[in-house]
Amino acid sequence: MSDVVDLDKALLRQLYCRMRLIRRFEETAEELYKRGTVVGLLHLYIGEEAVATGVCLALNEDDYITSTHRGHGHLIAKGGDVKRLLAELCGRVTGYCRGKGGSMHAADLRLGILGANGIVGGGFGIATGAALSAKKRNSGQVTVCFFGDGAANQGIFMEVMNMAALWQLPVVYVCENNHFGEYTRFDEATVASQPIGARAAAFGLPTVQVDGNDVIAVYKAAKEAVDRARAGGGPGFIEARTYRLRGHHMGDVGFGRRYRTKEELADRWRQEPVARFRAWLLENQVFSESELAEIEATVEAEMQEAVDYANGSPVPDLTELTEHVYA
Ligand SMILES: Cc1ncc(C[n+]2csc(CCOP(=O)(O)OP(=O)(O)O)c2C)c(N)n1
Repeated sequence: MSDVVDLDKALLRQLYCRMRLIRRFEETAEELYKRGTVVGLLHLYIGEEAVATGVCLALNEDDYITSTHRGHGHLIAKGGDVKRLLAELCGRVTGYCRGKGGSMHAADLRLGILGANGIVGGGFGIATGAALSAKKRNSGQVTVCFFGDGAANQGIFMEVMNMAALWQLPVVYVCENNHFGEYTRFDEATVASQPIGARAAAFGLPTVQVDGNDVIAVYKAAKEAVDRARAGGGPGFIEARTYRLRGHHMGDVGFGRRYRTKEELADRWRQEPVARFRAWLLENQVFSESELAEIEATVEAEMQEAVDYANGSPVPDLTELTEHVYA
């Protein structure tokens, strides 16, 4: 990480706070899943917190994001409500989708969060359409499209980059390269001799590859791309190189011991983004140990409030079984 502190202290505090909240949310969801309180599929974002956080804090409140099946971090980083998200995971009526959508369908339109998505690559069209709408309305809003390295191999990725480049849309495509697509390693599914950004560069998009476990590097790369898009400079592409520290989902027992070694996982834990940023904040004397402890206590209190809220909320009444659902 950079040894220069050139960001505002309030922003650095917010970056740490959001990353820590995402980590604690995911750990809590994992725990509640094991107890049977969280229902449905659960894809954890542990290890990737710096990407959502760095990118979303470079956005305005009315900017848009599209998310993925691994989407809790995106929603929380954009300012979404952890109480309603946890309640949704627990199938409670106070959740984002009245407890009927689960982990992969939360959206918060007031905050420009256009929704998680169980369809890999499902955000590409939505994000590009939102950017087209913003451009037509001259609203000054920028859209960020989060997607995985696996999703980069979906054909629609090429279609939207062509459109975005042709119409100079205010959209930033953020590829979260966490090195796996389900149980397959990145280089077994994707030509790894070329950066994924080479595909975007072929359409003329400015591209950048960034250490996705370095929240400051992510923030700066995102800020540059977002500012350029907002100023009329067209779409951008960021590949954030990170690592998925948990299994593909909760059913992937042993955190992927069939497709990676214990040593690889241990080595990646040593580079994990939350502890790394914490150490950086201390080393650079941005915050003292007691100031960090105070931030962490605030996060714990917010998580506890979310757990109480979810536990204290009822499941939807049987009479609304067929309401608010499309199929
Ligand atoms: C269109 C489609 N194809 C396949 C799947 C099954 N599937 C779910 S997650 C996943 C892997 C996605 O990998 P990546 O985009 O890298 O995201 P990550 O899980 O690593 O965050 C696949 C193939 C799906 N949900 N949708």
